[in-house]
Amino acid sequence: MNSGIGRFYLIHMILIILYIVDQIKMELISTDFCESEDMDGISQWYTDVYKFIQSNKHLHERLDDFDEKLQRLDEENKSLIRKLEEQQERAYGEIVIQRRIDGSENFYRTWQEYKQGFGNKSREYFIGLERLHKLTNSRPYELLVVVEDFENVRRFAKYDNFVVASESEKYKLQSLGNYSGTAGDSLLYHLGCNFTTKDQDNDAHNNNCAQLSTGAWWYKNCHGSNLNGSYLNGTTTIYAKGVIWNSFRGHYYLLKFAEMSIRPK
Ligand SMILES: [Ca+2]
Repeated sequence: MNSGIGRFYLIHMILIILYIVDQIKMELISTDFCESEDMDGISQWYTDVYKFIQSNKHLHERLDDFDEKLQRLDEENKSLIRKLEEQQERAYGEIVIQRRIDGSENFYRTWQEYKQGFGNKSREYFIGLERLHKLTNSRPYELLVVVEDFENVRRFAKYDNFVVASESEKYKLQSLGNYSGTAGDSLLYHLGCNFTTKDQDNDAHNNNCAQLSTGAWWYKNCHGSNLNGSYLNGTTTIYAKGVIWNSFRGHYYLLKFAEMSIRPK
């Protein structure tokens, strides 16, 4: 695409230079040079330049077409890469859908941002609700939640049939399946709940739970877990804000690490 634009501007520059030279020539022709012996040569030169400009008239249109084709190709490539990534993920198994490690990423975000996903895949990350919906509806997946406190105690919770509904159903937590693990079950409370963000209140509380809990989750009234909450440091006196898995460390402890991943069954 850049080379197309480069060529486009290059042709423009050539035409502008030729135009300026042409104007100078015309000026000369209209004065002393009109009577010089070089008149025929200048006239021929002018004719050549004119022909050149005429013959390249359609070059701009062709370059525009070329540019559009390159853009289309670029979009098709991106789409193809995404499909390949999805196929690889399905083939190789585990897909990380959410991770908190150090608070470097802002998780207090809008519906649109949660729909599309954000962050760095190898660090703090959220995959995006639309993709999560498509993945979990393409085949059966189990969900693994790993949580860790600031004393380096690590626990897990596993659910054997994780499904997220479509946007028209507010990305509802449609299914969890059976729980197993060591962290306790802090998601069952959210089963059947819609997803809520700070700008889209789909929860059962009088107010917006995402705003109350500074996060975004399948809130009910409001939560037993809040893994997208503010990243703070351990024990707090503020109720239910921050990265929380209630059955592990309660509503007054903000976790050091949380990761959600899914795996085909
Ligand atoms: Ca509400």
